[in-house]
Amino acid sequence: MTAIPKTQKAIVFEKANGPLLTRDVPVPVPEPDEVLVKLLYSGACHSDLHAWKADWPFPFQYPLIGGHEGTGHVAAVGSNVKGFKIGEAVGVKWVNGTCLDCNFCLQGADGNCPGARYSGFTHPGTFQQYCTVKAAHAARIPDGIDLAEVAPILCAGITVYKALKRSDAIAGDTVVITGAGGGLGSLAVQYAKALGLVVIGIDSGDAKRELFEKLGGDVFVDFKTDDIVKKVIANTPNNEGAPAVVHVAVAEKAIETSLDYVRATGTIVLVGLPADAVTHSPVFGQVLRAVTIRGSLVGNRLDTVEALEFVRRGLVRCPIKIVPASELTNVYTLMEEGKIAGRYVLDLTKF
Ligand code: 8ID
Ligand code: ZN
Repeated sequence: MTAIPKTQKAIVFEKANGPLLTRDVPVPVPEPDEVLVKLLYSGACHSDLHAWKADWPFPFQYPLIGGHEGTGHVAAVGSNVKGFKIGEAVGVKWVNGTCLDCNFCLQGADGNCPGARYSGFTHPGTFQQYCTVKAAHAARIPDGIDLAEVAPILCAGITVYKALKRSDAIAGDTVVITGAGGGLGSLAVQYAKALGLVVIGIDSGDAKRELFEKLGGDVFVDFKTDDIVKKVIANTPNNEGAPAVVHVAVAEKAIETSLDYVRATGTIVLVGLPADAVTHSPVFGQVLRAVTIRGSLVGNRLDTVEALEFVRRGLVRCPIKIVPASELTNVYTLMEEGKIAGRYVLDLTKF
C-alpha cells in the first residue's frame, strides 16, 4: 500500500444543480472509530441525481461530494478500530455511520437512526479517491469479487434484496418489478430469481427488455406500449393479480397503476423516490382487498452481508459499464433520460 497523500481528487458541487467540479480536497483523517478507504470505484445511483438536483425534502449539506456505492481498500484505521487490515477490500454504503445504541439501531433499522450519517448526502461520499466510514458500517467484500462489479450492490443490491424480503413473497410467488431495466431493477430481477420468484418486469425499450431477458426475467411489460394492467394480470396464476410489487421506477404513475394489478392480500413495496410523488390509494379498495403498501429504505448491516453472499455465490452479477469519474455529468443526463440499462460505475482513478 502506497503512502496516503495529503490531497486527492473529488467531484464537488456547491449548490443544487451547480456544476460538478473536479477539485483537489484534503484526504480525511479517520476518527478513532472510522476506517479510511482508498476508493477505486463508485456506482452512480439515481439517488445521487436526486441529491444533485435537491428534488427531495432532505437536509443536504453543501458543498457536497456525492456517491454512496463505493469500493476500494482500507488505507488506514482509527485508533479504536479492530478487525480491519490495511489493504483489505471494503465497501462504502449509503448509511455511513449510526449511533449503534438507539432503538432503531437495535431493531436493525439502520437508515432510521436519528444519529445516522449518509454517504454523499450528509457525509462526503464516494465520488472522491478517499473517504471515511464508521468501521461498524464498512462492508467486508468477500475475496475474489471484482470491485467494479460489486460496487452497485452497496446501495442498489442491498436495497432491492431488503425490499424483496419486505414484500413477503415466497418461492413460487410472482413479483412485479417496475423500473426493471435500471440500476436497482436489474439487480432486483436477479435477487428475485435467486429467491425462487416468477418475475414480471416493467420498463421500456429494447435495451431494457433484452437485459431483463438476459438476467432471467420471465415476462417483460413495456410501460410505453403495452396495456400494463391487462398484461400483468394475464401472467399471474388464475388471473388473480400479483401478490408482490416492488417499485423502483422513478414514476408516481407506476405506483398508482399497480393498485389495479396487485392481488387481493398482496403487498406493494415503495422504493423509488420520484420527486413530490404521492400515493393515491382509495381506502375502500385497499381495505376490502386487504392490500399492504409499505416503504422500504436501503438495508441494514446483516442485509448487506446477505446481499453480498448472493454475489459471492455467483447468483447475482451487476450489469455495469465503467466510465471515467469525469463523465459524471453525462451519466446524470443519460439517467434523467431513462437511457441507462443496468448501472454506470465511475473509475475513480480517471478524473
Ligand atoms: O432505499 C431506498 N428506498 C432507495 C435506495 C436506492 C435508490 C431508493 N432509491 C431510489 C432512487 O432514488 C430512485 O428514485 O430508487 C429509484 C431508482 O433508482 P435507480 O435504479 O438508480 O434508477 P435508474 O437506474 O434510473 O432506473 C429507473 C428505471 O425506472 C424506469 C426507467 O426506464 C429506469 O430504467 N421507469 C421510469 I423513470 N418510469 C417508469 C414507469 N412508469 C419506469 N419503469 C416502469 N414504469
Ligand atoms: Zn443509491
